[in-house]
Amino acid sequence: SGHSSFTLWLTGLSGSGKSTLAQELEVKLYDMGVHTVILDGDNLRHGLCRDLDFSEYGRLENIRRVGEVSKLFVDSGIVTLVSLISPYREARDEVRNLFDDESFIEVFVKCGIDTCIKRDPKGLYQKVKKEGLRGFTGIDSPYEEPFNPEIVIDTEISTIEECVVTIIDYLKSHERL
Ligand code: GGZ
Repeated sequence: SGHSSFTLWLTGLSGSGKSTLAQELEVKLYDMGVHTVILDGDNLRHGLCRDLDFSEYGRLENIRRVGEVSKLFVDSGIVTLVSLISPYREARDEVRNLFDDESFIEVFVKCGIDTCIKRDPKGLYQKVKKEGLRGFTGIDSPYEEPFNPEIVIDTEISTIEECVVTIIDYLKSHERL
């Protein structure tokens, strides 16, 4: 019964589970006949955004570009699953302003920094500790939690499957699917 496309904007710390969640959501939506595209920060930073670093400007410009690309897809009817730390509240709100009220769905992928450090899927937190990697989100670079996200997902207390169900249920109850 869904009418128009939308973006699911997953924001959260490195290691909170955004990418995994986007991939599992893509599979689930595909099974429901919904075509999606994943816009993942770690991937885009190898191409579209390879000129950008992790400075405040680099991150703001990264968020802006991914927002604009997401808007292009959504306008052409494709659902986008964005997986981006996107640590700045104002920058996320600027992206939100590109969309109709119902087409931008902010998902706060909540997970405490201690758990992210424990998971450390790419060994980056270890690099912060051992090799003095600077400017890492949640360590010595800010992460601003959303005040009013459409959805909050707590990956410390829920399995990925439960998180997917929560999001799909939200989309159904808001007539997006
Ligand atoms: C945060 C960093 C950093 C720093 C490299 N801070 O978990 P990952 O590894 O795979 O995803 C993270 C990715 C962050 O890129 P984003 O484009 O999502 O960030 S932002 O929205 O802030 O522009 C992480 C890795 O890159 N990474 N250095 N200093 N994450």
